[in-house]
Amino acid sequence: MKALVVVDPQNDFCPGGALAVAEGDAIIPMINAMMPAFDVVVLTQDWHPAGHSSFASSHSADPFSVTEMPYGPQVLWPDHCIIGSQGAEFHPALNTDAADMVVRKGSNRGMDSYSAFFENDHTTRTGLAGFLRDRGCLDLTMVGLATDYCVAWSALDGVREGFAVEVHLPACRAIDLDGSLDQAIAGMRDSGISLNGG
Ligand code: VGL
Ligand code: ZN
Repeated sequence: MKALVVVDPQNDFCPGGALAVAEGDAIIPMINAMMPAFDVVVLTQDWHPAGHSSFASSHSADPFSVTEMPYGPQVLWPDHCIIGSQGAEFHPALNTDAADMVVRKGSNRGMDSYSAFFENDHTTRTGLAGFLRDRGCLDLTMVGLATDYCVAWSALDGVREGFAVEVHLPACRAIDLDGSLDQAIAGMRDSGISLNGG
């Protein structure tokens, strides 16, 4: 059985959003078209309380600067994907009816959660691995936003959890901060993730 994991296809990561990724909206029709080929479709949703520790505004710091957190370095982002806001909603063109499961992540105020499987301490689970195993899905295809943060962290945790992971690059877009995209691509390749259509 195979699952499509659609990472953070939300308004705030699309043009006009608080943490806009260039052409973030261009992937939505491609993702809708991919959905019918999968047994299970999972959507993830970045879902932060106001004042979240990943926000630069919570540290009086500049957006895109880096701080040290107990679990490692943390990029400080503009306020984004605030629980209940329009920016946190899925892109309106996304076929959300096709979703079997929605994983919300990042709602722990003190810790970011890029990965669909774990918070950034790599310890606190979201429940996604158990869900996929219960459904007999061991083959995962990942798409979404952003290639170099939430997609890459999800893909890397997926292989660590024993899934076969493919990232379909045409249906991903990157933030690309200080070489983060090249680094993420190299890391995924080294971990045995298959990178398609890049
Ligand atoms: C993401 C930065 C902050 C992502 C989420 O979805 O890649 N990036 N929160
Ligand atoms: Zn976030």
